[in-house]
Amino acid sequence: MHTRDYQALDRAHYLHPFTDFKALGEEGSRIIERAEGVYIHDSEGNRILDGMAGLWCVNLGYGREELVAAATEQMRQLPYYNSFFKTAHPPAVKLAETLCRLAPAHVNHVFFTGSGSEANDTVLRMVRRYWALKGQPDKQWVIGRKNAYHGSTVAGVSLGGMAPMHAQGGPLVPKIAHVRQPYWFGEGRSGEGRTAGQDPEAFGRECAAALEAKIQELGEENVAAFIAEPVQGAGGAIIPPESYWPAVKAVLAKYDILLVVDEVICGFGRLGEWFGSVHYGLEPDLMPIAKGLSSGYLPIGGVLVGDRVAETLIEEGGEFFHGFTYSGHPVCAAVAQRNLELLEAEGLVDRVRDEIGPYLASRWKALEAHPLVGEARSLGLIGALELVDPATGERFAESRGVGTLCRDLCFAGGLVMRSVGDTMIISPPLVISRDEIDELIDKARAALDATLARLAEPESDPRPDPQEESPA
Ligand code: PXG
Repeated sequence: MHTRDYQALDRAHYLHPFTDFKALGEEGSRIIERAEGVYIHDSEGNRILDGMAGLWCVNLGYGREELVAAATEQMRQLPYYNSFFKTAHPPAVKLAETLCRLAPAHVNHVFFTGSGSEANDTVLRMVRRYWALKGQPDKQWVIGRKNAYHGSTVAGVSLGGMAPMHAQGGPLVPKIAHVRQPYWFGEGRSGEGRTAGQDPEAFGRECAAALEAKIQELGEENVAAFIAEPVQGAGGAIIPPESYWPAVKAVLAKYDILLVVDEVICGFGRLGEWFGSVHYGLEPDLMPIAKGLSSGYLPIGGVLVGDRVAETLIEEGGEFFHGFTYSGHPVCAAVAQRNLELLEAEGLVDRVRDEIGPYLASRWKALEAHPLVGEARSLGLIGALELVDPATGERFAESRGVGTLCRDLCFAGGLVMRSVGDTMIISPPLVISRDEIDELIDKARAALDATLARLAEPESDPRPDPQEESPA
């Protein structure tokens, strides 16, 4: 089979996630056939540096034989069994123990799911159930944030704050409210020029104040929980101002409301700690997890449950009518277990904090000197570039599609860098070397140059030339 054959079958039968089906059919998919380390290979023979670790998940990098062996052995031993009817199996039990050892001290239980979206569905049912058991059944409102991503199931979409998602397939789950996001570059910066504008720290406190105002508006007696990502991923790698989380903590301390920290992206080393909550000194009641839990080798997610909620569910709850066929799937659990062992044995989480994260930060920050870049920010191994019009230092009109153009030129130059509007994002595998970071930076800069050149052309067509689609 050649690329064209795959594309024809793809076009005929495959409805892709988050995709304009018709537009993709006309353009054709890039077919990815294999991968190793931090590189993916397409069906045209191109080797591409995966600056996104798949979809924020391949923390250990591609091609790890240890994970293949873990899956193979477990498939032979016990390919499937459930944990519904007073049964369990070794891989899920061991993984539960490992997770609770790595999690903050007050977290000693886990509920397994098949994905991050299912984890957040579990969160919603669990927080409402918790308050019902506490004799406060009116505490049902959950406060999330605009432009947050918590998944694609109905509860995930409702908890998230993605306006285009809310506009499709509703109505959403009732009693979920959204407050503003701590996105300084997008919403806090004002005034002239690139760096002028509101002080980020004051802006961070303002965002926390918006949470408090919402709690007061809804009434503390009606609010079950606040849910947030430590650093927003899909929303645009939004690293909050330093003032934000401490101010949110202070707000939450005044009210009896559960804190849910969505660790689906930030967990498992992305920010240089096992959990983003640790980086920000948070003590969440619930932590949804997925992605890096198995480095994406197999689908598995879960909710880490703090003692306060767990004790109530266990001591007072009776049966919790909730679960999935694949909750704690033995093969997925065995691979996740091996993945965590390798992350630990190779010291990869500390390496992000102490060595490779700071190295990325210094190289990434230098891209701010590029005329197209209004801000370059990073934390651990998450980074973002805000593209701006060099003439004004302000953002481009969304309709110009500059981010998409830059993303396509990155791909053409042999780098996966994702765009969210005009925000360019990276989230590479944690195993990335310094040389590979240098390569990533060179390719990103080349794509920025190519984008600038394209914008300078009269009546520029925002699509790359067909021959540019293939990396050299
Ligand atoms: N929470 C967070 C913070 C996520 O990033 C989910 C929950 C849902 O996980 P599942 O496993 O159900 O996909 C995610 C997923 C993007 C993108 O475009 C990000 C995600 C998924 C799809 C696309 O950046 N994150």
